Amino acid sequence: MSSAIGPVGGTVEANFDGLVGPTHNYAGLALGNVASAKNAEQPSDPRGAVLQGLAKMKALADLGMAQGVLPPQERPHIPSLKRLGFSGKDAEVLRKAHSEAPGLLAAMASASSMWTANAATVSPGVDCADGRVHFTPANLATHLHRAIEPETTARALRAIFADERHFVHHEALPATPQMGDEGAANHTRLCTDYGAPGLELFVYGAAGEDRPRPQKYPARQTLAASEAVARLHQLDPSRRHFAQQKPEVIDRGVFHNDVIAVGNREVLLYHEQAFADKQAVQSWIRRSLRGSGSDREPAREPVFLEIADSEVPVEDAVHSYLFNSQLICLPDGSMWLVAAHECEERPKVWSAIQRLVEDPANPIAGVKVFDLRQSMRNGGGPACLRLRVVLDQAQRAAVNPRAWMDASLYTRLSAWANKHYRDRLVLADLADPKLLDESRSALDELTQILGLGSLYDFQR
Ligand code: SUG
Repeated sequence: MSSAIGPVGGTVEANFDGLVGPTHNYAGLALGNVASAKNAEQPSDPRGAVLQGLAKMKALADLGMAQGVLPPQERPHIPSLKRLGFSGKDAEVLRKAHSEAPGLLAAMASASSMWTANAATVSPGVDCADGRVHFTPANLATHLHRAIEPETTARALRAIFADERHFVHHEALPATPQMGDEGAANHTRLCTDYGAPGLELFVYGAAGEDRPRPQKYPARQTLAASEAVARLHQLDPSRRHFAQQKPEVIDRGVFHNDVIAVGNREVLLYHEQAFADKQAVQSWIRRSLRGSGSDREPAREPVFLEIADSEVPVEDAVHSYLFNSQLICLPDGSMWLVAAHECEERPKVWSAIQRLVEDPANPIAGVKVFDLRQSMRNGGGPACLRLRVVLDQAQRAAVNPRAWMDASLYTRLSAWANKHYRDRLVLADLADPKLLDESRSALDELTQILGLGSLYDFQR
């Protein structure tokens, strides 16, 4: 069932996908992420990975979606290795790190910035008191390999969303366990239309020592961090809500809320085990999401699509990343699920998707399936690879124009990837100085293609 109502004021929800970096590898770095642990030390295919991501971006752009690109980061990260005491020329730094602390070298060589759902939390201007789009880069404090991302992420976001009349960039929160912040992976926005004021749902894993928390794996997002982001973004207190993720499911591999729930427009698709108190989430949304029925605020009712454990057990959700599908609205207002191939391979998951698509009581019109296996093997599905940014027409026009995906950028980036990326990488290769040179050449050319100026110079 599709909606006849067009977007309010030409406002769109753009997706900015992370380009996979040249050092994409499987190092088993992410505690609590079962795919990362399972595939540790397997050979990777960085070229295949970046091309898979580009194919998804191109397909969504071809469907009329506003699709942007965020750049990868320079890895191995020599400044961080030097900060940890490995001195000398770059080749020497790599050699020493490899022989003395290969785990540290792997952490400093991860291409994890590709999962841009963790790059930042973004609030649309219409939700923020000053009418501007607010960005807070995530500190990613829980894991060393990710905690080195925010500085470059902040620079990349400022380079792409530069116009201060439209965009506000906050600093990442202090990187302490109390303030662990993983960005948009634990943030969902519901609305009657992208251009209408929305409801922002922040999901956290822990809220202090005296409150229930996972026992086995880290709770990466804290309540204190979510509250700070909501304050920074000047959100109306009646239009944001903080909900705890069920601690038990974090211990079963649900390391972010976007592994067990996804929202879009008026729809919340979630597993019955997603929230510690799902009734509280539902009643807040029911109370607060109500369009006036005007052109600016279509009168859409919230749609709760709950998947029972008996239909899709948590383990199937984690292995298929069903809830890490993107839920998108095409320009005609129809809603689609963008799922990973792994969903087709799990019969229970695929049946649940068929049921959702066939049920006329919800707005999901169909499913589009993508091969993202290289990313999936590290626990990154379709929704992990993208950062959502709601933009009205003026804000959209203010975005660095070279970051938008279209046929010509796709052709250029595919050629760029084929020229610079290896098709096989194992952990020992991370110490190869030639890999660092290749990565630097690739990124230098990329800054030209995307018009990012001297994005990487500050760290060389
Ligand atoms: O932080 N994997 C990432 C996957 C992030 C997925 N993002 C969202 N769900 N939004 C992580 O766990 C694995 C790297 C390695 O093991 O080589 C890794 O960092």
